Amino acid sequence: MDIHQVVRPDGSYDTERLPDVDDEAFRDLYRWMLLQRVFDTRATKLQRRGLLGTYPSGRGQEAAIIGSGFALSSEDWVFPYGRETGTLLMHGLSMRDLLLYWRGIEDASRMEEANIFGLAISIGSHIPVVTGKAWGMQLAEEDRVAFANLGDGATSTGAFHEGINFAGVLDVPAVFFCQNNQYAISRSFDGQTNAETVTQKALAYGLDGIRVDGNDVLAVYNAVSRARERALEGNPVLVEAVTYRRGAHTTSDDPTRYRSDEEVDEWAEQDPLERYQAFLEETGRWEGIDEETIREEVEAEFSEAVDAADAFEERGIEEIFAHLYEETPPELERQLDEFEALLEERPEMYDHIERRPKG
Ligand SMILES: Cc1ncc(C[n+]2csc(CCOP(=O)(O)OP(=O)(O)O)c2C)c(N)n1
Ligand SMILES: [Mg+2]
Repeated sequence: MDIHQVVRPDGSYDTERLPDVDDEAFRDLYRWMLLQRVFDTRATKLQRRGLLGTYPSGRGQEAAIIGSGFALSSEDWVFPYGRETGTLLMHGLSMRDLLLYWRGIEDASRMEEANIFGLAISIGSHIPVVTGKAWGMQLAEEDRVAFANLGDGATSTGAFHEGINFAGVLDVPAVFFCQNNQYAISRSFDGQTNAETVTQKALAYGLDGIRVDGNDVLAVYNAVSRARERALEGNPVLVEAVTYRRGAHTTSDDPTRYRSDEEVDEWAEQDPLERYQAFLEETGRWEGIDEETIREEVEAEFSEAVDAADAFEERGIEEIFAHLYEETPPELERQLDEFEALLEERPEMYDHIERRPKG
């Protein structure tokens, strides 16, 4: 099956396929990819020091994450699943709020302000919701799309099939962006589906399908821009970005138990940042980029975000019972009372519950 590519692994490129963007945008794409990489590295270290919960790195997937996020309008609704740090930050979420999220403190209102839905930790569960949201936006005649991020593993869930089927039936403005990073935790792509590609799953449901080199940021940008246009015309699209998860599944995983160093090394040669840098050099755009300064700026921004997250004032236990109902129902009131009484009786119970770490 055809795969869309603009920049080849050696940095040479197809002139006719270059996106029509200005030099600043070409440079911004690099900056965002580097930001994603630095953030992933820092967040992983923070987790190792016990200062962050489980974290899923996007290492190796920077082109897919940034190329797709860059093609969106700030009005679009983003439905994330976890690895797309750069997409969320460029869509308006602050680093502080994202770090708080990975500390287990989810402020849904902050996400909502940025047109970001809660992360689909239950994989694939967001796909029918994306279709529903897109349908609602279509009925309201809004000129924006619902954009779903998902992994290859998510395409083997029932919810995925129900969701994209209905998207096709209703002709909704939705883009389903699948990062095929070759693994669903320890299960390789071949081991979880007999389908040759993710893209071919679009065919069965009458959706447009685009298969793109997920390590080529310009190709991903083109693909998602095109998918957006098609979606706005009432043709939902499934995009498959073929890439590779270079790191562990999350900070709780040891990938050496299920894949070879050779395979990892092979994909390391397809590094999306190096490929894009070669393209920028080739086209005389690299001079406008000061890599060291970008790194320093992102490092500083990350450190400030950690400080801001540390300063977040912990909320009371009653917070667990809030936000679901306008008025707390009697049964929840009773549970809250019971819980508070228990804590009064045995305050040490709460001591061992991990508080927001300081440091
Ligand atoms: C419904 C559901 N089943 C199982 C899990 C456990 N789980 C977490 S991530 C994951 C694999 C996801 O793989 P994929 O969709 O390819 O995304 P990736 O992590 O590779 O980016 C699984 C099985 C889950 N979170 N939700
Ligand atoms: Mg995967």
